[in-house]
Amino acid sequence: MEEIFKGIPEIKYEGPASKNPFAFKYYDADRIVLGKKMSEHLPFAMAWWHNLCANGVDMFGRGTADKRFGAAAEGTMEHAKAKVDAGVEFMRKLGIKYYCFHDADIVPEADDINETNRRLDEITDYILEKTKGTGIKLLWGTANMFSNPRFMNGAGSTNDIDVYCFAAAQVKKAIELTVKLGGKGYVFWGGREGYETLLNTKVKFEQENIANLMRMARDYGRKIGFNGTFLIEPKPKEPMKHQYDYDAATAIGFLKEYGLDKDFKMNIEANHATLAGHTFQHELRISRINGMLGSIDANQGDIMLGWDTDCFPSNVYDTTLAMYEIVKNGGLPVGINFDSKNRRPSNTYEDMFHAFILGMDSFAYGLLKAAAIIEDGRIEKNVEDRYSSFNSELGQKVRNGKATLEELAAKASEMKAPRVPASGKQEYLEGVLNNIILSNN
Ligand code: XUL
Ligand code: CO
Repeated sequence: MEEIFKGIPEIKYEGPASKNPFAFKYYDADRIVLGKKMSEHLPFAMAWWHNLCANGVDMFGRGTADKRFGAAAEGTMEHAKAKVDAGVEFMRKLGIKYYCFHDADIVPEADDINETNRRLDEITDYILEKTKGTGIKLLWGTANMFSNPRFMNGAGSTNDIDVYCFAAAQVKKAIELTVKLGGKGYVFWGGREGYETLLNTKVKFEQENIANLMRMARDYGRKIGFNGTFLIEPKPKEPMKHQYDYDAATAIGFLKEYGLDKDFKMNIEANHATLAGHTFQHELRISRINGMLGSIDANQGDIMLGWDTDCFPSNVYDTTLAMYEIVKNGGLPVGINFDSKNRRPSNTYEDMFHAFILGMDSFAYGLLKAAAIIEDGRIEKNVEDRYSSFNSELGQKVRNGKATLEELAAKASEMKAPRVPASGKQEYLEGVLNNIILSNN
């Protein structure tokens, strides 16, 4: 098998002092952190669509990167196989054990869905053959129900029953492929599940149809032996003006409303969180405290731009606070997918590797610092102290839901006026966080 990424070595850990552009500075797969290997804390995945398909095309211009990987032309089965070859070599060189894909990323779609499905069978056989003995597996699968024009009015939320059948058929096939490739999760990102205008939209009707599609997916998945986690990936807008899975709180409410909360969890994407006006940590926290933190799409937005830029994560404050939530969650049942892409002018094979080295090092650094926050204890102790007044007998009664308004009002009347509340100490805590993040590992 001919090497595709010629001249690029296997990426190894060399430590923070290394100046080697093809070495990890922080990601040290076997290093033990909080009793587990870094590689177990950080089940990294490569997103097929950004890494092997996206060539830098945007609404102002053509692609800038050549992603044919030696195939004569894009959009052929020869190209689909070249992408598998490239993907496996890429993951092997970086020590990445997982990948994620949409059905449409791995084969060119045919005019007839039966032919598309045949191609999907052929390529997944090829993926199995190429990953054999490498330990590389599918993290999660999904169906692309937003690119094809038939989904312009939505998939589960479409107004057209014929389109709804195609959505169901794609979900069915994508779950079968997820099982075939040993995937741990199956994702629903509501690509066009939303509306452009309420003037033509039945919101409840559309939400019920989405829930029914998810229920059918759950039932079929469980029937064919999918024991993994179904995931909703919240996003507030883009491509639709308003998307139904606005944020974690909205998506969790939806799952509870339709009785899907036992089988589904959240796949939280950093850039989607910021689009919703939240921090990444907020979305992770809301998911975690509801027992619904399943997986993450690792990336970051650009603060100067208001859209889903899918930049590779470089902000170690954000990765630290994200890893804090993940560690507190006892890890992720699914994993960490780099739903991130190179900037358009970063158009070489070297850039693809630099992007992943950046992302993996940023999360490794975040993990080390999350562990340091926990071991240091100042921040967590402050949180405990802040609520310590609830340790009183009356406080415990409130916590247990046993108190009444009458007795609390009687207590207030006895006190006459409350004491001055204690400081929230935000600036002190931000200083502690800086101190931890900026200290040596
Ligand atoms: C789009 C997005 C998707 C999902 C999978 O913003 O994040 O790529 O991750 O459909
Ligand atoms: Co995503």
